[in-house]
Amino acid sequence: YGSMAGLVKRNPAFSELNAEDIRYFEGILGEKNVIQDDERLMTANTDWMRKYKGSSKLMLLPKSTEEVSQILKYCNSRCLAVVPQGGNTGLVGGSVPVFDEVIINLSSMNNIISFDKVSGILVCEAGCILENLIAFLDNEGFIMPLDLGAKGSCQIGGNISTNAGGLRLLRYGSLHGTVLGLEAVLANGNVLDILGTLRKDNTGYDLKHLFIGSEGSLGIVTKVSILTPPKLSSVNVAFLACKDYDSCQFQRLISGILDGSLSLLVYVSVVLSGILLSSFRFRIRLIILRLLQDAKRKLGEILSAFEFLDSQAMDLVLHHLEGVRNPLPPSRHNFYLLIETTGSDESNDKQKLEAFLLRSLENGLISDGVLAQDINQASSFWRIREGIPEALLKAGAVYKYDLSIPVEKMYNLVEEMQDRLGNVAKTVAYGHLGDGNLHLNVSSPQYDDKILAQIEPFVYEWTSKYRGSISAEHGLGLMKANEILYSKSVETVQLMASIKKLLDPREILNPYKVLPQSLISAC
Ligand code: FAD
Ligand code: 2HG
Ligand code: ZN
Repeated sequence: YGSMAGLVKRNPAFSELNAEDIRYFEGILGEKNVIQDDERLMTANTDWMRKYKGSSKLMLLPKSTEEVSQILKYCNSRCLAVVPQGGNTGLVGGSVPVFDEVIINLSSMNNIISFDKVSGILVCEAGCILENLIAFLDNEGFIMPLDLGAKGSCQIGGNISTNAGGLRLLRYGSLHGTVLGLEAVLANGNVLDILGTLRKDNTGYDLKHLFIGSEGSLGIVTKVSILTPPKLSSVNVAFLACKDYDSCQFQRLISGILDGSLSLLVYVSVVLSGILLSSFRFRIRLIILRLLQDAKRKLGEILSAFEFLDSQAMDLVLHHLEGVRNPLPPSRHNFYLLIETTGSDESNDKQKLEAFLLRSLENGLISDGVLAQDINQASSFWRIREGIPEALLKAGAVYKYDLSIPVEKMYNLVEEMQDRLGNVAKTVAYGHLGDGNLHLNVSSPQYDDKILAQIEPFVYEWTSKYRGSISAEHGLGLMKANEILYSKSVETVQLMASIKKLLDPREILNPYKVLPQSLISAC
């Protein structure tokens, strides 16, 4: 599968399932929640990309915290390894077994427990599907503080366990800020109730943060309390393009000279250095950076998304997704941006965005753009951006890298990767530009170790060199468990391993994931 799962060895300390185990689980969950049929197991054993595949013989569907607690207590005593699973949309091989781990899927725990309209605090079970929460809140006049392309399947428990970022982190911040409390079941079955609903609580260590982003390696999240923002009435979405540097830069310089902000000397030296550097790509970067800075300043508090995709990503979406069209007239654009504003003053917000777009056009920062005229057009713009992972999946094999990189360096990596791979594979770049999060994908018809060797460790070394993160928002899972040292110090990783050991001494929770195998000494 191109997943490198073959390099991991099953830890022989873990027990193998027997008939008595099955009887025990049937006793506590009822037969229909103890899944052994091949078809359902095949789905649960295979990840969204169909790249990682385990061979679990058992999936359990608990309906309550008490049942999760009984399952874990038993598995811990028997030294049976487990994989917590939500919507199975994770992109790093964390949500499926590597070998025969028991799958504990939270989908039957999908109740909304309470919603407070004054504070906007939602309390629900971990198996609630994100899109269902979004629909519930919409009725109440609120929104979820996170949104992602996988919303139709991913669960809030999975979102919290991966610390998912998504499309509006720029505006509403990370789950470390919006999650107020949670309930988690520890490996030994103990229930940790830190399901607070307070905005402020400084009584000792804030342990909920350990479970946000720990990918099921420290406990199973069963309930969540989350702060949700009110739904604002005015949402505007613009889809923009930067065609190429020369036309943009030329216009910018000419208008600069005309309005006197640039001297002829500067013009000449910029043109000369342009020729000397002769890097069209370098020039594009300047434009994107300027746009991001301007958007932050000029749109300020109403800016709610700043996403980008390059022309390879656009081509893929247009080619593989039915009914998707480029909203801009046909022309070769190198970069596209999706900018969204959300505010409460219809005319003021629109005016602000229009003024920003006009200025950017005049300055030559964008070469074309369109402002959505209604909600359907806005969704069609979002469909382009959100559809890229699906289009990549349809295109064949995909190597995914989810990186935090200083924005000014971001596209250098993409270009270097393009140069390394030549015509062997396509380099596709997109992501949450406003958050400094690049999704660098390499697409080829089939998985091929020679391609992988061109990408890794180069991509990790490059990211590490600029003190970036090798996982901005997807987590480490199985894919990057052994690469953690590219982004964290040895001391930090050792402390993480000690915390793991403290909370899960037999290391039954999601083994082979998150931390390097060399630190694992189970049972
Ligand atoms: P799963 O995939 O089932 O599990 C993910 C990890 O969490 C696993 O390690 C699993 O063991 C653990 N886990 C799941 N539930 C629990 C629980 N209740 N308790 C403890 N551990 C648990 N991610 C982003 O950050 N931003 C994006 O914009 C984004 N867009 C995506 C778009 C598409 C089309 C797809 C397919 C994925 C996208 N993702 C994105 C990745 C993925 O959707 C997120 O990581 C999501 O949060 C995973 O949720 P899930 O319920 O599917 O979890
Ligand atoms: C997104 O932002 C997701 O669309 C998926 O995080 C990223 O496919 C990817 O690499
Ligand atoms: Zn993303």
